[in-house]
Amino acid sequence: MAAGFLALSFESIVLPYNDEATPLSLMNKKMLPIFEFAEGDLSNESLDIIKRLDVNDLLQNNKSSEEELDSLLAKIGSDLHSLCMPYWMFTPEFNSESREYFQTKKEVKRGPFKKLIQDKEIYLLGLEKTLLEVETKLTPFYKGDKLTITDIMLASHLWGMYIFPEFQFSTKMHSYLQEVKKQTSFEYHEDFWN
Ligand SMILES: N[C@@H](CCC(=O)N[C@@H](CS)C(=O)NCC(=O)O)C(=O)O
Repeated sequence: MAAGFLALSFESIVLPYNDEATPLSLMNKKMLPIFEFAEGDLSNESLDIIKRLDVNDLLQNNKSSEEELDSLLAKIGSDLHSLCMPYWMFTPEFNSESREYFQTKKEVKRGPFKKLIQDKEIYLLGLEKTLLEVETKLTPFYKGDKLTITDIMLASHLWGMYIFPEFQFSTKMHSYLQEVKKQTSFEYHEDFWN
């Protein structure tokens, strides 16, 4: 999203979720994203990568250090991940091996996916409450009239919810996410669906 907003050209390589060897050999850690600025010059932290790419600070990168935002994102993540993980693994970037690896790994922390689906109403109530709070701050971007790093963090968290069956964002939230998509030239899973 940040690279799209900054109109930078880049190559995107999607690793299978069960590929441990590549991230371990590059960064010593099984974590993505990994951004290669130049040969041997790699970074493994989204916000550091964005700060480095955004040389003119068009995204107002200092905004991301707000404590209030971190707790908002944590609240969104805790409900949204429980709702979406059982469905994300059926997006086209997975195959049967990586799907099984994902489910086994994520169930250690969250419990059986079957139970997450059974308990969906609890997570939906939590998420909807948080979204109402977020909506009051959209003017039309998060606490401002220009897209910033905060909107990228928020929208990239929320986007996954489009996959959840029978869920609909409010009109205001949907318009907001579509505007972020437009300004960042964002396409969900485009590597697989194009
Ligand atoms: N602080 C890192 C966190 C990145 C992160 O949490 N990556 C997740 C995927 S979104 C990951 O690779 N987790 C390891 C795994 O799920 O195996 C960042 O913001 O870039």
